Amino acid sequence: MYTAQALEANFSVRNFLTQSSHVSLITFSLFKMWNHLHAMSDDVAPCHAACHACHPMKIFIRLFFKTLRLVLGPFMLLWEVLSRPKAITRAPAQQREVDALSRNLTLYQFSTCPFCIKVRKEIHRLALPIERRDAQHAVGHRAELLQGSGAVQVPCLRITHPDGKVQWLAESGAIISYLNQRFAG
Ligand SMILES: N[C@@H](CCC(=O)N[C@@H](CS)C(=O)NCC(=O)O)C(=O)O
Repeated sequence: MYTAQALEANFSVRNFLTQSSHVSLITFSLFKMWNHLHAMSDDVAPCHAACHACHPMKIFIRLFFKTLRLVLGPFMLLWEVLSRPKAITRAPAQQREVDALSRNLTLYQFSTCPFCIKVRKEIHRLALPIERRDAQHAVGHRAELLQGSGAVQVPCLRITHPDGKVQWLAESGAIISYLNQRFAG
């Protein structure tokens, strides 16, 4: 009796383990496939399984912004030109100094990203000749951004300090505050 019960329990445990290992295997394979498709759709190297960028919500948000950019892109670019504030004027010597300081700054961006447009409008207002790098289509620039900042999130400002140290500043609000602190006065 006891042996029969033990055998039955042993059997159902083995059954359960086999079934769950099948389920895990299928789940894992589906997850890997999903990751692979996502990586292919983004034209980047396959993500690590634990990469936060693979979270379904993030993918949904990305797709939403991609569609929005495609449809509204041309209007957004027109609106950027029409609505940007007038550039401030500085004495020629001061502008030359600002021009030199701006050479240590690079903006990684997407042309029709609303957050990038916000930053570009402020850059225009502050009359800063900051180099812009397209991290959406230029594979090299995208890779630089990913390697330097740890994520493909734009806008991102690369700041090279006088001692040669490089800082990557993300978030449109933080970039605008930084630029104002340095150049608005
Ligand atoms: N809170 C951020 C939002 C930036 C953001 O969502 N940027 C999007 C583009 S509009 C992005 O980097 N997406 C990454 C991707 O599509 O790969 C900010 O204000 O800068």
